[in-house]
Amino acid sequence: MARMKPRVFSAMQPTSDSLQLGNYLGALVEWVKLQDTHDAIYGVVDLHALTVAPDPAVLRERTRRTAAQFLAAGVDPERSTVFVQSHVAEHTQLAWLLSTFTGMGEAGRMTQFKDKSAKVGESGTNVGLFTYPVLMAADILLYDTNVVPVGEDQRQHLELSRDLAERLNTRLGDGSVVVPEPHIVKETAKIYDLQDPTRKMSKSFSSPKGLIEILDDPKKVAKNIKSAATDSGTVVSFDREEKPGVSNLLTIYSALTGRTVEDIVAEYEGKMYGHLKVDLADVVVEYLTPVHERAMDWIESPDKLDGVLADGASKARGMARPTLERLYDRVGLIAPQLQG
Ligand code: ATP
Ligand code: LTN
Repeated sequence: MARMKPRVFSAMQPTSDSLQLGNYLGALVEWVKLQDTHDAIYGVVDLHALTVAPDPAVLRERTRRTAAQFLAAGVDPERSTVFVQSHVAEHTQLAWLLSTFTGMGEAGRMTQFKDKSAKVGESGTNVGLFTYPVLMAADILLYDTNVVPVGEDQRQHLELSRDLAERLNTRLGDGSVVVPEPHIVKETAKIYDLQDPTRKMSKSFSSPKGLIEILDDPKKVAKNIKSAATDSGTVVSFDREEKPGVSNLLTIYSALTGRTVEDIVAEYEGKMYGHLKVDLADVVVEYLTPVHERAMDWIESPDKLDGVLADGASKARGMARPTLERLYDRVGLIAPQLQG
């Protein structure tokens, strides 16, 4: 298992035509940076997206669009492995093994499962939604991952991955799997919905006006920012409790310009919220336009994109197989006799 660089793994679900700014700032920006120092693997987790019963043609399209946006954001397929989860069968194979190490109570405590199942009601909930975090743990442990860059909402799922890793090492022996560390950047770990700044921005659950979508028409992006819900009062200042709307806008502004929140607040002293929104709309549009263009280039070259994903799948399989075989052996499965 000797490697020159530590390994980073992360993934996103193809649950929308476009990623939203929270995906970008909470995760993708870090994915791109970590490529310099880590051996990076990034996945489009289409099997996870099956838990919400997508239309087949739509799922296929969104899987490619999601990968295209990784590449447009700066994930470099020459340096990183970019692949689609269902192309590497070892993910589901390891997920089964891990499910036999996961307590019912443990899985039932996952807040995302509770939230999502509450939304659809018990009759609409499927077992896949319940075992979702086990498949996620398989994604991570399969690659002996050291670091997992994600947003705040994934912290609990990552805790489960760590607990499972420790359990495997206790029951099956040291060195069974690597215990992964979360990589969650405090400032951008949770970008909030523009209309309801007490909830996270989400590609599946935010209203169209609450979202900033990478692939949306820039005019709409600007309009959404200009009509973002702000708070009572007029003074531009950062206060998550009292002024969640303005604080969210300041967070986005700071992340996209590299300026500190204090510096931005000082600039808007004596000005109205409206000034901040107009300027932020320009900042966001200017930032997203080249990303949008590069993503469209990839989306319009599906053969080239599929080529990148095929290479990624073959590299990923090469890394996944030895881990699965090691664990199959340790739990007591006999190795198959290879034919011919
Ligand atoms: P869905 O609504 O379909 O669950 P999502 O928009 O929450 O989608 P995911 O595919 O679940 O996005 O998440 C991809 C990555 O983006 C994860 O690392 C997640 O933590 C991060 N992320 C998602 N939303 C935000 C947000 N609002 N702020 C910061 N990070 C986020
Ligand atoms: N559950 C994650 C997506 C995901 C993931 C992973 C993230 C699936 N497998 C492995 C990091 C590592 C989400 O963002 N909803």
